[in-house]
Amino acid sequence: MTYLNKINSPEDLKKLEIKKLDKLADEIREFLINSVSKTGGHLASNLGVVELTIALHYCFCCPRDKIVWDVGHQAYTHKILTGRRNEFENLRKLDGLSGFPQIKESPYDSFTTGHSSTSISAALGIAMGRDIRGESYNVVAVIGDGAMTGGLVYEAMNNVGRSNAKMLIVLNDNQMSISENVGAVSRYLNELRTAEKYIDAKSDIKRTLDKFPVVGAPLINFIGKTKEGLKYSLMPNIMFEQLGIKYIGPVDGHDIKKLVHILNKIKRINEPVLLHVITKKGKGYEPAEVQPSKFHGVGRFDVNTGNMLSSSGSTTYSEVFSKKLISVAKEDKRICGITAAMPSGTGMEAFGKEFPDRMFDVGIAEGHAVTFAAGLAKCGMIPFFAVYSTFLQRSYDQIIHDVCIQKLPVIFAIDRAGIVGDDGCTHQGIYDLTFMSSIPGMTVMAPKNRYELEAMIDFAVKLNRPVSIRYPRGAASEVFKAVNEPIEYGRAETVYKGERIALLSVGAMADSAAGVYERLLNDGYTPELINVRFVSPIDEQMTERVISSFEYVFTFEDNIHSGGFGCLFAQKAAEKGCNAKIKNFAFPDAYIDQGTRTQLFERYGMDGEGLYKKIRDIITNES
Ligand SMILES: Cc1ncc(C[n+]2csc(CCOP(=O)(O)OP(=O)(O)O)c2C)c(N)n1
Repeated sequence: MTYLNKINSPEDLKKLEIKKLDKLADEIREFLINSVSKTGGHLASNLGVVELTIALHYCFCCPRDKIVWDVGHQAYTHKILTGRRNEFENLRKLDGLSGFPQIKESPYDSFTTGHSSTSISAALGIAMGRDIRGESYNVVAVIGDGAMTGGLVYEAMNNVGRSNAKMLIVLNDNQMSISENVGAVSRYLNELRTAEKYIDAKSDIKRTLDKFPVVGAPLINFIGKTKEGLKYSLMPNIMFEQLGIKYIGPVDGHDIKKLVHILNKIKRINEPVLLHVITKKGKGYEPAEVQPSKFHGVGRFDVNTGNMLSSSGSTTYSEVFSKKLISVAKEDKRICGITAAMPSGTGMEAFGKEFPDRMFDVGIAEGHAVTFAAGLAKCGMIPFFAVYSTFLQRSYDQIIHDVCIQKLPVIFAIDRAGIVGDDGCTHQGIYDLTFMSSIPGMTVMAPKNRYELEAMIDFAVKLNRPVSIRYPRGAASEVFKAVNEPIEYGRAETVYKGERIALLSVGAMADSAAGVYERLLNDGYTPELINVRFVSPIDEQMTERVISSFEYVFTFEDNIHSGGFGCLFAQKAAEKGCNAKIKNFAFPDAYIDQGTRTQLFERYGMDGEGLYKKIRDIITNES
């Protein structure tokens, strides 16, 4: 590593001659491939922006200048160039380097990100704040074409065009979201891309900008004029221009010299500019170039073959959901599937292959997905919106306003509920029990194992009202396989009868609850174990029975404390009058950073052993 080893800050980078930067890019790629092959992480997106990131840090002066990375999964080169190269062996690990920009991690991370399509809003806010305070620095948003399918982007551009703020939006266009990018915006960007040949032939951007080393208005006018011919011959309207944002591009995002040249010119423009950069996802590593979706987010892999090393081989909840939905949809033509740009992660891809007319990938547009589902339901369909818990946060108003007020039968298949692990605080699915169960008319269910997930899907289809079913990331549990009482609306299931101690477990906490149960049995207790099944509506009969016939009631949920099942249960118990001692176990009301699910369950005492110890202390201290 001739150059990379010497670079510990953007200042070190700036000491390199421009002709050395290509070699540096090669070294960074090699580092990324080797490092991510050992830790897992987002590879393909990062390989695609190596040159772009080098060029940005070469031209701008961070942390004074602010770069806001959209989603943030592509910020590895940024982390490498800003002094964090040596921490990559702990990438996405417990107490290690976050896989996303985090303001608490480094002054070079100007905004914490993880969810898509926020960068233009955030960058505009920073730019406007800068201006109000009379300060002077550059603000850059780097956003992918996938993220451009998110509605927030258009709200932001509506504002940017009006503000006239000095800021740069770099549109990193690799024609991919996690899967193939979808929709009319993607098609539109494709049209802009095909104009590249025209630009190269008639008015190469580099040459034209070179000819006009002037600043301010003349340069802007010139850029406007240069594009005039292109604009009206090939592209009747360039959307960004019409919104009041200067459009420059498309340019080759792997040509560092060209990027540096253009960025240095753009720095002098005192109004909003969008630079359209074309990159290749997975660039420089053949397996990732050939299969960019597979290498979007990976576990450990063999660098030579590109084969994954760490697949557990177990059936996941997403797969159980996918298979079951397909079988239900074969019988019932009203069933539709919706995904917001996550067809492979949610299991909707297989559904789409089976029923192409009934599967909709709406792009990174969770809010729209919900209102769209409401429309489908209004005309007699039964839409399943399969979505990660964390991204469903985007749709809260739509769930209330468009689905629940109208009591429409939209089914929310909430995947990655609970602790997600490596992606950290922006992605934990530990809020949905709180926000879903507080919506009037929303039925909230959580299966204890894979068989119950299947039963809940059947049950939800028959209900004809808004329903959510939440299940965790990873292997579908087999726990309590033998016990699967038929599902009754709003009724919990008693897994084991007992006395004195009642253990009330929500959904995936069944695995920890089983651990607690076994340990208490060993200690000579005979606890009752109840599978809650319905967080909303809460089982009133079970609540009354439990608080009147047990000394201790312990609730378990992989959600935050506030507003979760434990809170709802304790409130009901207080209303009814209760002598039992109730203790709720949940994750803290906090933002939980990355680690494996197992590690985080252990850290917060939510595994069988941790819960048992806390329960044992309560029982033994009081008896
Ligand atoms: C609100 C939200 N929904 C879904 C995701 C999951 N997600 C992460 S990256 C990504 C694709 C982004 O595509 P693009 O912006 O083009 O970046 P690329 O990976 O191609 O570089 C998606 C859908 C997310 N981060 N945020």
